[in-house]
Amino acid sequence: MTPPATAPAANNLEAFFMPFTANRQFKKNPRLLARAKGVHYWTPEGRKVIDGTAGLWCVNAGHGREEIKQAIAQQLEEMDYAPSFQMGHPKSFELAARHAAMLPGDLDHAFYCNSGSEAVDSALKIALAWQRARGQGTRTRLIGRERGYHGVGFGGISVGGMVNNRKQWGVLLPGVDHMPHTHLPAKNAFSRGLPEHGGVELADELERIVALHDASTIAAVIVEPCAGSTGYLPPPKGYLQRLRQICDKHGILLIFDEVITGFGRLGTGFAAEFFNVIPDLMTVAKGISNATVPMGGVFVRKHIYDGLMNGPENVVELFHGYTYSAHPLACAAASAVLDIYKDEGLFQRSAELSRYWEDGVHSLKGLPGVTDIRNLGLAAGIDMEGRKDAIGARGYDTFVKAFELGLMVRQAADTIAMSPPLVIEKSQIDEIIDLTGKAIKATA
Ligand code: PXG
Repeated sequence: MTPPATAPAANNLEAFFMPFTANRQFKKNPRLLARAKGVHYWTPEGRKVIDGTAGLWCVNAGHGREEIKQAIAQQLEEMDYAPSFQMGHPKSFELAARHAAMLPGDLDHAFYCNSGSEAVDSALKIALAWQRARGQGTRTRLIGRERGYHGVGFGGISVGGMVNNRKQWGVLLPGVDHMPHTHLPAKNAFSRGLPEHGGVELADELERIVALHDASTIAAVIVEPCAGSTGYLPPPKGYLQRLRQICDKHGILLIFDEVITGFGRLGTGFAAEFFNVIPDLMTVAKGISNATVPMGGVFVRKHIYDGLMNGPENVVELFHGYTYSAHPLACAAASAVLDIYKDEGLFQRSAELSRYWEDGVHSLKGLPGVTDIRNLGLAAGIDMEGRKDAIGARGYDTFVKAFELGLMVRQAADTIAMSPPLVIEKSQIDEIIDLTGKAIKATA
């Protein structure tokens, strides 16, 4: 008798429609991960793989943290779920107060959701609502940047600037414009840390956009302080400072998408601290919960929150939220992660290791076809010359080769991106660099 369709064989990969994956190619030659601890994964066959990417830039405190596990288990025991609409539970308020206390400047309120994509769409909506609440309802335009990644909601892909994430979906949100990206390899290739050239000129492109549309039509500008998904592009010196000035001059809100840079990646709690530029809104996810329970958030400055607290007190101020906003398990996890970050000084550790990391990644200069290497904090991007008429083929082969050699990296076209957990040891950095070099050589 044929077994019922509800009980697929364990090795049947067909039913799962995988995200951001070449499904057919993958299912012919799958790469599976079955266990994780510290800075390592193990495949189902027991092969050890060093995690050069903290999962997807998210497991900042390393895998399998006992303290987080216990906090989640205890919360599950006490209360599995409680709504956050017209109700509350203590851990959400406690977590928001802890986040507010660690945020730079007067970023002091937290809106919670479940992912970076939701955080971005929430931030864009808060920006629009705030402009309207202050009587500037004509400010409906949103400005993003080429090569930006802001998740996969319609708001996020509209302000995002990666063509493959946009072209399948038609016209997207109307009234969106984009600043140019900040990658200038002719001038800045192999920069260590922040690139020297182009910061002010590139930010001044925002003035050009304001001149085209008029400030009275623009609600907000959103950028990743350091672009991640597109292959890691640290901003040229002075760029973010200049954007802040231009936004202030024109009454435009500045949103930093810190989904990748938040929670220690640059050696500070947030990129806003690293650059000493305070955005009006900040989006986070990933490291907020060490990726144990999905969570995202929008941190807002006092004047944004206060600006929305108008009208009669019995009226909902923001008609927006998710069933799982401030989910108790996510709050418990996020709170436990904050303890780990603090007790183990992981942001400081990230800062201290970043110089060693920088030397390591730049030692790969000179390998066959390597055209640029970029780094900031505990992350890096390595560009390789692509194969003729096959964009991304070399990048993919390098990613697969690295995995075979026992290293997990990320690939974007012909760029390899790396962002190890902040608990990484120097000897493990050496191993990551060694294996990356081998993978690059093998695919030349
Ligand atoms: N903003 C930024 C800056 C991100 O990096 C998101 C928003 C969306 O987050 P969610 O949680 O909805 O996925 C991200 C996500 C990669 C890679 O390969 C990066 C992300 C996700 C998956 C892969 O670099 N970043």
